[in-house]
Amino acid sequence: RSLLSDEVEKAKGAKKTAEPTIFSKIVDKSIPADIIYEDEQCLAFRDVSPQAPVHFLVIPKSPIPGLSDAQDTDLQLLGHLLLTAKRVAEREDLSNGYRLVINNGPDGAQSVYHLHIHILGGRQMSWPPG
Ligand code: D5M
Repeated sequence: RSLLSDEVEKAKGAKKTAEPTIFSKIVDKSIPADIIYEDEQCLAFRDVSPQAPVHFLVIPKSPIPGLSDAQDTDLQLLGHLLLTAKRVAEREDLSNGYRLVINNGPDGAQSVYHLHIHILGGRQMSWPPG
């Protein structure tokens, strides 16, 4: 039996490709998601596999595969994603704190190659993460 979680195993098998990801389909509304915030630049929706009482993702509408693909021209967008994360966290009543995570690449256990920030809250987080 693997010591790695299913999620990590899935991430290790994930490949960065030019194909649109599941998140692009959420952006263009061709598949449903529990969207809790939307503006011209980004979208926030609940994670299908929540790891905390509150677990949502903030993604840019433009398909940057991962943080390592971000460019200087994405400076404003990246700031906007962080500020959106904190505003939606406020709306989700996470006044006692929360955790932001960006998984990047195979060692980071990234499984969907469309940049996304995880926001987790509603329970005590531990450190270090697995
Ligand atoms: O995490 C990718 C995350 O995306 C993982 O927590 C599951 C979540 N996910 C995957 N498909 C969906 C859909 N269709 N809706 C909502 N959430 C989804 P990573 O950081 O790449 O490991």
